[in-house]
Amino acid sequence: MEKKKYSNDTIVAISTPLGEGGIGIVRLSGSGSFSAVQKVFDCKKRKDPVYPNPRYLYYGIVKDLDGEPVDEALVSFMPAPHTYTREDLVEINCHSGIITLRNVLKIFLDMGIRLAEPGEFTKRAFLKGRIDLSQAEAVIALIRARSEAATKASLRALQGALAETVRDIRSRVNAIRAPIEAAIDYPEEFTEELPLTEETRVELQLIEDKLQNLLQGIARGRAYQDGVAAAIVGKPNVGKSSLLNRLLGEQKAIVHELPGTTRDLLDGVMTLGGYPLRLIDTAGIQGSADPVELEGMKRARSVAAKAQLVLLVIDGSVPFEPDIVGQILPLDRDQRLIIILNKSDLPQKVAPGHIKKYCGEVPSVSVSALQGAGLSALEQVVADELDQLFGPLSENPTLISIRQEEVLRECVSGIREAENALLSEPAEITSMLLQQVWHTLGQITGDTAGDDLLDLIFNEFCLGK
Ligand SMILES: Nc1nc2c(ncn2[C@@H]2O[C@H](COP(=O)(O)OP(=O)(O)OP(=O)(O)O)[C@@H](O)[C@H]2O)c(=O)[nH]1
Ligand SMILES: [Mg+2]
Repeated sequence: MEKKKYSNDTIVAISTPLGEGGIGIVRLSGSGSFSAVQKVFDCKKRKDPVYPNPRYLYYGIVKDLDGEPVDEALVSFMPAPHTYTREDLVEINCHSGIITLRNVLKIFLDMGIRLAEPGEFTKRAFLKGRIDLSQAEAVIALIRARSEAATKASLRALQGALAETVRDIRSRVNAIRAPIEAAIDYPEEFTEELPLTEETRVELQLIEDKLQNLLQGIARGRAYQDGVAAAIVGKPNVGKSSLLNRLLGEQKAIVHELPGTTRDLLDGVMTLGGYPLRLIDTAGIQGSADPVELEGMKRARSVAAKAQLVLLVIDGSVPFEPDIVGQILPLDRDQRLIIILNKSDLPQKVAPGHIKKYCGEVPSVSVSALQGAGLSALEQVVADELDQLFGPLSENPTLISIRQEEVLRECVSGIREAENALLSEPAEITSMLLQQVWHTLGQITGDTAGDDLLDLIFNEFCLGK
């Protein structure tokens, strides 16, 4: 492992979100944490010969350095090495008021204890070898997960699924290199140009498959994690805002019989078909001389151009306009379009045949935003379209960050190059390429990650984690 800077001073941070709540936790890690807390924690059990008994919850009063009570708290002392950071760790369960938590934190800062950097507790867990880098990244992903699927995938990575596969691949790469290296070092022992060429090629193929398996399902996993932007667009008065309100289950947007009601973009998040969907209501698109409406339409078009999913709303109770799709948007290849025939509660002037005839294979669904009809059909269509857009999910997906994806892709091309080199280049080249793959792959587990990379990753963490 490359040398990494490691500071082992004692650190402190508020580890829960700042705000009113039942409990807020101030956490300390490092060899000075027990003594620091014992100095200011007034606990009846302090005379106990076993105090502080590891992992017991002690009730008492936290006092400031002048002896003034600051909060009533439950404190647990956890000695190294079986802790989150593998260092001595103390958690002070306070009342979660912003002022109270800050006051408790301040006591320790006044003692000269350093405020932890974002992610520093987890960074210590990594530097002390309790978790590897892929698990540390899974911690961030888990905290940020916004869907069940993303939570499960991050948890799998946190439990070491990605690390295990990567280690297996790395040791396979090494195993291939060994005989090649031997052939280079002792050429007289090998009569053929390269030892075990066919076996090596097969093994390289297997390694590539394993890398590809990890890459499979990435798009879907990321959509579950980051969410999908869905623009609701259409002509004025077709019921776009009504649909937004209906899907979100709240009266978020103003609905009015006058066309041109919505001017600004308005959004809300919901889960549909397993995907966290950010629905964006937009201004109706139609010729207008009003500069405010024109600006609204410009924004609508720009949101529609960027969204992964476009929900084009049509009023089913008025005659169909064959060129409706072209009027509203130029579609990108990576976008999905669904036509929503709204106002199904009124006599219909648009038949599904019209859409098929003029819009091709675009899926459509009839709903009534006013009465809430057709929503489960809509949900199904959305889920199907997004499944197609993002591709299949691998069987046991683990979450793969953009950084990890880049590493994996680099390794796939490295393996392919090695495969070519095996047949046409001197053995040294193949060996060097494999050495590179081994090294690059180590950036996922952190075995070959330098300080810059670590800083980049841990700086993304929130304070106190
Ligand atoms: N009968 C019926 N009326 C609806 C339905 N959905 C919306 N409306 C009515 O259509 C009118 C326009 O609805 P909005 O949701 O404001 O339409 P919009 O597309 O957001 O309109 P703009 O913001 O002006 O572009 C309102 O009077 C709604 O009550 C529906 O499913 N059935
Ligand atoms: Mg509207």
